[in-house]
Amino acid sequence: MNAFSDRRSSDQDAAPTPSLPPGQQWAAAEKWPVVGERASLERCGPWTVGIAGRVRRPQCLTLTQLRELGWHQQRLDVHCVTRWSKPQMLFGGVPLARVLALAEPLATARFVSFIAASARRHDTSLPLSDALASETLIADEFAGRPLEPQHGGPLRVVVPGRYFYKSLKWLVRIDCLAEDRLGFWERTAGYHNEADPWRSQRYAEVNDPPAEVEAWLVGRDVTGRSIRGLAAAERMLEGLRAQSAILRDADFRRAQLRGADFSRANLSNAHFGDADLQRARFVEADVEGADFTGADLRNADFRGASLLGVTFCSSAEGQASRVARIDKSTRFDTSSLNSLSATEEAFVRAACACGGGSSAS
Ligand SMILES: Nc1nc2c(c(=O)[nH]1)N[C@H]1C(S)=C(S)[C@@H](COP(=O)(O)O)O[C@H]1N2
Ligand SMILES: [Mo]
Repeated sequence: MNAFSDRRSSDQDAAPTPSLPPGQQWAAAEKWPVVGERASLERCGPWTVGIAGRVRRPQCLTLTQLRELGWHQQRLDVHCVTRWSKPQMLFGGVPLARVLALAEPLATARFVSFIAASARRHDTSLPLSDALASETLIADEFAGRPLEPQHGGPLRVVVPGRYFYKSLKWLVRIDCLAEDRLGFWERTAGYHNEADPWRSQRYAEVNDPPAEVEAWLVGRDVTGRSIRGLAAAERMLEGLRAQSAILRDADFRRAQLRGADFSRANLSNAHFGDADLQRARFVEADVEGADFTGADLRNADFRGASLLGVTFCSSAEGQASRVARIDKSTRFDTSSLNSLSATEEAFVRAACACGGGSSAS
C-alpha cells in the first residue's frame, strides 16, 4: 500500500480526530491564509480543463462536464509547508481518478503534472499512482460554496496527505507524463518533491552549497544572495547584511546575529532557535514558518513582516518548551499578529506588554 493512504480522511462516516504532523500548528480558526499566487490570468470564455500527454483520448472539459463525472464532498486536513494546518476542510469536486479514466492514460504514463492559468504558468506534479491512491480531488467548492478566486476558484487540485503546495490553484491542464516534470516551487524554492508532512519532507536535500558561501559569511554580507539550506548554526555574524536575501530553511541556531539586517529577506522555515537577534531587522521580511524559540528578540524589528506559521513560544517536535525573549522593545505591526496561531499570538501580545525600556509601535 501507499504510504499516504492510511492518513486520508475522506470517509464521510468516520470522523477522525485530526492530528498534527511534526512541526505544524493549527491556524487560527476561521482563517484560511492565501499563499503563493493571489490571482489567475484573465480568461475569455468558459473555464475548461484539458487532459493531454500520454493518454489515449485527450479531453477538454467544461466545469459542467466535469461535475457530471461524479461530484462529491470530501474532508481533509490541510498542511502548508510554512507550518500552518487546517483540520477537516470540506471540499467539493470530482475525483482525479474519474477525470483520468475518461482520458485513458497509456501504460507509459507514470506521472501527472497540473498546470495553472497564472502569469508564471504555475505547475506541480505527482506520481500517477500516488495521485490516484491518495484520492486527489479536482475541486470547485469549499464549505458548500464556489471556491473563491484567491483560493484557486473556479477550479483547483486538492491532494490529501501532501503539503499544500501540491494542491494547484486555477487548474487548466493535466498532463500525463512518462518522466516527472518538477513543479514551480520544487524547482525554484527547493521544496521536496514528495512533500509528505508526516515525514517533514519540506525541502530537498542540498548537496553542494556554492563555494562562495563561506566567503560571504566571513565578510558578513549575503545581501540579495539566494542560498539553499544555509548552514550557519553557532556562527558569529553580528551585523550580518542580508537584505533581500533568499534563505529558506537556513540554519541560524544559536548564532550571534546582533543588529543583523534581514529586511525584505525570504526566511521561510528558517531556524533561529536560541539565536541572539537583539536589534536585528526583519522589516518586510517573509519569516513564514520560521522558528524563534529561545531567541533573544529584544529591540528586534518585525514591522511589515509576514508571520504566518512562526513559532516563538512552543517548541517543535516535542522538546522541552523554550520561549523567545520578547518585550516592549520588540517591534511588531499589531495587525500582523493575527496571522499567528492562537497560542503564538497570545504569547507575543503578553510578552510585548511587559518589560523592556523603549516603547512598542
Ligand atoms: N497556481 C498556484 N497554485 C498554488 C500556489 C501558487 O503559487 N500558484 N501555491 C501553492 C501553495 S505553496 C499553497 S500552501 C497553496 C495555498 O493555497 P491557498 O492560497 O488557497 O491557501 O496553494 C498551492 N497552489
Ligand atoms: Mo505552501
